[in-house]
Amino acid sequence: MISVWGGQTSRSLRVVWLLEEMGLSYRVRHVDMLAAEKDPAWLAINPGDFLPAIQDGDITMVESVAIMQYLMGRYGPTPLQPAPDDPTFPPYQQFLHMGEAGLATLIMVPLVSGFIAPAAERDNWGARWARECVERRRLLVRRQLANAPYMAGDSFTAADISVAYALRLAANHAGFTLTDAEQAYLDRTTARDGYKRAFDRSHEGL
Ligand SMILES: N[C@@H](CCC(=O)N[C@@H](CS)C(=O)NCC(=O)O)C(=O)O
Repeated sequence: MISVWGGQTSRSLRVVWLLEEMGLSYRVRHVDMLAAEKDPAWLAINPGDFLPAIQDGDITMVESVAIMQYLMGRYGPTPLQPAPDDPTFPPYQQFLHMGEAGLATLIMVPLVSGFIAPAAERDNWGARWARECVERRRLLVRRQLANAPYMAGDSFTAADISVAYALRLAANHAGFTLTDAEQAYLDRTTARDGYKRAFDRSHEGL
C-alpha cells in the first residue's frame, strides 16, 4: 500500500487529493513538523525534513508535483493527465508546475516571514518581493480563468490540484486576497468529493 507522509495543510494534501481522485488505496502517516525531537523513522524517509513524501514498495519520493506525476504514470491512464498529443497538454503541463514552482514556493516566503519570523524581521525586502511576484504570476491564472473553468481547459486535471492548493495556501495562510474569479475557481475545485475525502483523511486521528 502507498504511504503518504504528510500534515494537515501541507502539500501532502495535493498527493492525497490525487489519490482520492484516482481511487487508489493509501495510508497517511502524520509528521509533526514542529516537534522538538524529530521522528527518526521520518528523517530516514526524508533527511531534508520537508513534506510530503511517499513510499510505494521500494520507492521513496519527495516533491508533491513529481509524486503526482509518478502516481499518474504508474497507476494511470487517468483523465487527470491529458496525453502529450492532446491540445490541452501544454497548458496542463504549464499550470501543473506553476502551482508549485511559480506560486507555492514563493508564497512560502511571505507566509514564513509573516507568521514564523521574529517580529523585527517580518516586514523584509525578500518577503515583499516574493509577494509582488505572486501577485503578478496570478495574472496568468486569472487570464486562464477568463477563458476556461479549469487550468487545462474544460476538464479538471492534476494542474488544478496543483494550482488550487497554491491559491488555498495564499488565501488561508499567507494573507493574500483572491479575486472573485479565483475564489469561485477554488470553491469549484474544492467542492469535489475527491477533495472533501482528501481533506478528511488528512485530518483523521488528529
Ligand atoms: N516543492 C516541495 C515543497 C515542500 C515544502 O516546502 N513543504 C513544506 C510543507 S507544505 C515543509 O515541509 N516545510 C518545512 C521545511 O521545508 O522545513 C513540494 O512541492 O513538495
